[in-house]
Amino acid sequence: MKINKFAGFFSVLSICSASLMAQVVNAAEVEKIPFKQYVENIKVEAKEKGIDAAVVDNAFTEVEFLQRSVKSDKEQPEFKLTLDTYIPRAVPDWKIDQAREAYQKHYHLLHKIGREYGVQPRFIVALWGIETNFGRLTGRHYVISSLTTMAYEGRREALFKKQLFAALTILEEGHIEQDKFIGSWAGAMGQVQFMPTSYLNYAVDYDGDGRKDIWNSYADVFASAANYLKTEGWNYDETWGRQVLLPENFDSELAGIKKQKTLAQWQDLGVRRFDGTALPKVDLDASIVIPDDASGRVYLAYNNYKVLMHWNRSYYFATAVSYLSERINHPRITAPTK
Ligand SMILES: [Ca+2]
Repeated sequence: MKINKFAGFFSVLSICSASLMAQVVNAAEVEKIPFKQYVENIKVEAKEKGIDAAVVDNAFTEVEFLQRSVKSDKEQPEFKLTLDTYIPRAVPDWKIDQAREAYQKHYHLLHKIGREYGVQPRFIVALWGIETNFGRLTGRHYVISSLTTMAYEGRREALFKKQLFAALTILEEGHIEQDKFIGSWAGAMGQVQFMPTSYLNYAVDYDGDGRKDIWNSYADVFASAANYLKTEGWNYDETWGRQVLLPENFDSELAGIKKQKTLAQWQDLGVRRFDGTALPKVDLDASIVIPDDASGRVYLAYNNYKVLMHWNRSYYFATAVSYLSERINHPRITAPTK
């Protein structure tokens, strides 16, 4: 599972009002033990779980409470975002250009990994670009500090404690030095921004140096992303879906990522390609997703779009990755000549 690093943007969808949230936090703060004591309790618990005592003691030597994490987690959006305003921000033209350059630069590695895991390289590059601008924005916070802060802060303590113990396991296994163990304010790590539990489930040591290094090794970064998608059910022979037009009388109850029909059934219900022509005659199940409302962009989402939503449970995220993957491919990138 991933923590949405665009939480500020996407909390438009949150049902919790700011004032309600403030009350909950204040109530929790009344009985709170000091952070230092909380850290000591966590250390005891981690050792009881069997994590090496020296690793635990070292990991918490430099731990700090990060006000920044708490602030980012509570931030409310300043205005309501729609896909029409979000997509140009998440996928600006310069990012498309850089994605194409990155694809060309790593062409052979991407294709080798893509073949092996059954994931089209353009999707690996698109995820990489959306998550961290191709490895440029991976966060600046010590992972143990971020996760301890988020657990201490209390609103999702169980979830973040689980991530914290997973993070200690990563240190114990020696994949990264403690002083390079950095990530986002919420603890998302490396060039693909895996949370620690996702790391333990999906990260891969593709270059064979004994470390799953999603911070520095392109081979490990690309293979880890591909392994995630493959494990979650990616289909190499299909794309993500397409933008479509709905008929005026479309029943919005039929929409939603969990509701599927065949393309032929959607065709019968009046769904058309964005240019108004008939849907392709292929035997596929798909869902209609309406991220904003029926006057906004509407998509016919195939299985792979659903897999992207396992990575980050947000229509906006899945749509941004899909859109970038599409733009990467036009015009088609060919193998660099040596
Ligand atoms: Ca490696």
